[in-house]
Amino acid sequence: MAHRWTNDLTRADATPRGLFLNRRQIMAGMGAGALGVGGLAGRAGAQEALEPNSFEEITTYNNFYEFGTGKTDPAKNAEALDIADWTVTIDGLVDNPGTYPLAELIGGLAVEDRIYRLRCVEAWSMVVPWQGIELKDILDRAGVQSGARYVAFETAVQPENMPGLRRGVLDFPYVEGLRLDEAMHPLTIMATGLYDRPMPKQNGAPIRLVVPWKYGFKSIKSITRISLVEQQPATTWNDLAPSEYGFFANVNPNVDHPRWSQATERRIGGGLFSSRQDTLMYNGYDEVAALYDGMDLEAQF
Ligand SMILES: Nc1nc2c(c(=O)[nH]1)N[C@H]1C(S)=C(S)[C@@H](COP(=O)(O)O)O[C@H]1N2
Ligand SMILES: [Mo]
Repeated sequence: MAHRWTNDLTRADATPRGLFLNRRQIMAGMGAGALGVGGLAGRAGAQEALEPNSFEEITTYNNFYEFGTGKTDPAKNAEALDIADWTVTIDGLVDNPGTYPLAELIGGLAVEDRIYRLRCVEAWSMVVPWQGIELKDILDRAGVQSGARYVAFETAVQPENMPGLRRGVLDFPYVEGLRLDEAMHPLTIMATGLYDRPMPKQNGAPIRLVVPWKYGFKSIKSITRISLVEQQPATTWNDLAPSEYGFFANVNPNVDHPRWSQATERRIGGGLFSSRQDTLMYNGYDEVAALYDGMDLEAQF
């Protein structure tokens, strides 16, 4: 099949307007918090207008270690990422395992605007206007079987195109994971674009995870595999330094990184005189708190 890159689809193509609005109303009725202009902003939207960072800021200050460890390396090097004929393999405990062209994976599913805060574990943050599909919609289509308890994700490996692979800073492929209830939460999206443009390569083209209440390293880029599994999967940063980076990695101003405070953050693009701002529990997305009822957040950070 000669498939075009699915990001060519506009939201109007992907979702009849009536259905689109209806979905929004359903989400508003869920008590998910403030529905800001352009999307679901969560509780944070009630505390400050979520003013997105500029396209320039979002695409020139990145973490994507496959393309280098410097913040400007991905913008310089990620153009080499080959996103033609992208496929995503879905395997493990699903009714419909397979290797799907991207267009097949997400075709027909509702593409939504979500203006989300992004809080890196390194204590900087930005606000990004994403376009994406709820991960739940993709998993429902795959048919999650009853034994599945976690979702594991894997980034593409393109040795020729990824200079960061040769440095061996991390173990590649970059891998991440979520508990199934986190994966099914309506805030969790698979983003395919930002600022109404196809996902820039440095931000994880053609499709990447965005989990706004967790530290940025959970939001794995350029995904080629999604596995439904029974056991908690290995995750890259947790494997590297388990005392510094937890599996859950929920944004929490009360649990410091061993080497720095997580109480405040530096907003990228805030200007020379902008002061640090307070970091919010769950990055302001309080509606996820129920997922962690009864958990010791100091122990399971
Ligand atoms: N494959 C892969 N995904 C990744 C990373 C990475 O190095 N490799 N970095 C993570 C980190 S630490 C952050 S903060 C976010 C940054 O996303 P952005 O560059 O789009 O802002 O991507 C995450 N996803
Ligand atoms: Mo990060």
